[in-house]
Amino acid sequence: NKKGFIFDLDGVIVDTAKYHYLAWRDLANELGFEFTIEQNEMFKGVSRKRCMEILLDIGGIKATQEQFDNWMVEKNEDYLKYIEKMDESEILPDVNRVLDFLKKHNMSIALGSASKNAQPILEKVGLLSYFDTIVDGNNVTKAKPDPEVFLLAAEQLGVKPNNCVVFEDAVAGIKAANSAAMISIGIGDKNVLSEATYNFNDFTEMNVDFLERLITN
Ligand code: B16
Ligand code: MG
Repeated sequence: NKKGFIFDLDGVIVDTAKYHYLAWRDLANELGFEFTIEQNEMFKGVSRKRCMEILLDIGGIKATQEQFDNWMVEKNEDYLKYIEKMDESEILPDVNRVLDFLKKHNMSIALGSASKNAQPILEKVGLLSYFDTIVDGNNVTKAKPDPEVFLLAAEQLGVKPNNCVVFEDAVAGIKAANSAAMISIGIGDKNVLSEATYNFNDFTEMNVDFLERLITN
């Protein structure tokens, strides 16, 4: 039984949430209100469009369609400036070890991210070659918690959904993996990601025994 391993990007492979935060904060400030790091929690795993809607709600701002679209472009251009200098030093701890383990055992590996900037980020941090396929915000129409992104990744890997394992840091992502009948692994706060099949604070806690069980079961 062929197995597939699907990684979320932001919050699992790299901590781009901090750059998303800075770009949304810049926009909020320009529009005349504050945007806190706590409020940024709601933005994790959520599509750019949905983030924009939430931001305008926070600021109590009513936008025309044109303003809405322009501000989304502006946020992304600002974000791209923040991530311009990203390199392999921003890969989260032990991500390389887990990817190397899976590669060594000839496992199929996919990216399943909501981000439209996924591919350039993987290139910058030098991890692109690990991935057999990339499914991201450019390929899907329905955002997490809809399982579309992970089902498409499984299909492209040629692996049955129930033979797939998903690594996720967002509640919406865990829900998406569960409704795709995949094994979900929460990376982050166990209390927040309580619906996950397994929980780890980060990859440093994931030992070889666990990885071996994942690839054989
Ligand atoms: P972009 P993930 C998500 O990535 C982020 O967690 C979320 O904060 C962001 O709004 C979304 O990507 C869209 O990103 O603006 O770059 O298209 O966690 O699903 O990898
Ligand atoms: Mg994420």
